[in-house]
Amino acid sequence: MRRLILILAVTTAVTGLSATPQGPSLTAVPPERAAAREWFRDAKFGMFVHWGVYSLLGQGEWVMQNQKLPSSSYEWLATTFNPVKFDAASWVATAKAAGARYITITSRHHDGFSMFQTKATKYNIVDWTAFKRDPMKELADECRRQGLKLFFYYSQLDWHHPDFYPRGGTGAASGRPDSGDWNKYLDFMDDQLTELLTRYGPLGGIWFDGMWDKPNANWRLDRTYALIHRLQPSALIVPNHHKAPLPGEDVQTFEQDLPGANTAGFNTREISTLPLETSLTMNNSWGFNITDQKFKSTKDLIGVLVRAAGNGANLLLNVGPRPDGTLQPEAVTRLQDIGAWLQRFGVSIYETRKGPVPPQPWGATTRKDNTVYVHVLDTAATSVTVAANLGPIARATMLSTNERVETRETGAGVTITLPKTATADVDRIVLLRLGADVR
Ligand code: FHN
Repeated sequence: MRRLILILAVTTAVTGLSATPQGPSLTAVPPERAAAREWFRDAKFGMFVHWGVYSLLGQGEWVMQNQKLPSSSYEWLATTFNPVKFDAASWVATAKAAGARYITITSRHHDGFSMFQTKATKYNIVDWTAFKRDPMKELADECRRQGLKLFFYYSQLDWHHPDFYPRGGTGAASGRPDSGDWNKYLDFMDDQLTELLTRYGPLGGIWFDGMWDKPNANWRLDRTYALIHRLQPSALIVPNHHKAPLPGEDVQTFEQDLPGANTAGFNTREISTLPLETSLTMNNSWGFNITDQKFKSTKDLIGVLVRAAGNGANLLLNVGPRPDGTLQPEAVTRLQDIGAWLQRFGVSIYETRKGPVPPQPWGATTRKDNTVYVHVLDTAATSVTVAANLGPIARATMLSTNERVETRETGAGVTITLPKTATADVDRIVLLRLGADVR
């Protein structure tokens, strides 16, 4: 019996795949991955980039599917992709100045075009276009130089590859023959992932998307996940399959939703104990959309960042660069403004964990050690109640000015009266130092 327990414990530590009565254990992983997960929890803010051949048409990254473009037309379009103004250094500098700690970029989206040099197919930016450069390599080098982590978005769904067969719910109009070898397609993906994990230096991880297109297929996840973790033991696997996490996965990501809030209609409400992330479009499109001017305000974006942190989640905020390689000015302005805000108030976001109460209509709470940050996003609020037993409060001040704040314990928790002088632009942050030690 003791031997069995020992074997189970060792298996768990090595693979992270053991089963418990509640389902697969998602926390027992080797130390380098555990450390990477903690890094991720601390990071809080990342810049998502959707950029590829589709950017040329300015109708978002689903244009091939939405306009029923056959592969032959899209293949021609791809030959014209020549983003001569692409400058990895300035993209990374923009993300860094925004306060992002990582970048997640589409190395390959559902159109099946590889935005990196690969031996697995000629259908890639270096071999297929006049551009001939590998932007993923340039970005990887710049991220390393400027101290940001890089995650590669990698689409498991492919509207171009002949072996993506039987086909899933999308990609029917691309004009491929009704045949193909699914296992060959899975081998192709593993070959490409091997390239991404061996030629671009240490990665933050791989961000998967598209499994939802063929929910009942055998995706050979165990094999692919083991490959990734063998090639880079600290690379995190972030699957955007919209379900509760599966064994081997490291981050639970929610698309266009805070954890557990399924307004998008396809997210799970189940929240795991893994690090969490919310991905969000800055307007209503992921890939460059020339007619979509519905950019969210900086105030709203900071509000989501704060509410994400209040849920213990990171915000992965998307930009859809233009086909020439430049970022949209609307996106740059917002990133700069978020960066200026994080410069001042990042202490209440980075390295925090979710606070004593879940996000409320008035705002959210975050916590680091014995400090609780009460983020009041509701500009009309004059007082708020944190419905938790916080124990004695040694100090309560406005983070922006150090001004003392009045707190009162009631049966319902701690009621905070906001000083009239506090400006209510975006987020009035009250710092509560917990403990009896009044200073
Ligand atoms: O279909 C994609 C979509 O184009 C985009 O990449 C988003 C990003 O989270 N994910 C997919 C939809 O789930």
